[in-house]
Amino acid sequence: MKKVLKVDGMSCMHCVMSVKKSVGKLDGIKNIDVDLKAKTVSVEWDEALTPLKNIESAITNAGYQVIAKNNEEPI
Ligand SMILES: [Cu+2]
Repeated sequence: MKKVLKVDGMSCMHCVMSVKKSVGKLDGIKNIDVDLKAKTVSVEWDEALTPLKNIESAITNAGYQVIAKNNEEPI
């Protein structure tokens, strides 16, 4: 599964690394792409191993805010 999350609060490479590190710890993560300018985190992963809410929690725990998921209204 691939999802693009709109994430608020990321401002530099440190933020990119923090998000990649915390999401990367989860099971079944295949790819993480962070676009600082667009404020998006694209995650490709095996949803049988990790539900989307765990990815959102990992981003939140790193100190950032998930404000929207693709094809959905902002939370
Ligand atoms: Cu930063």
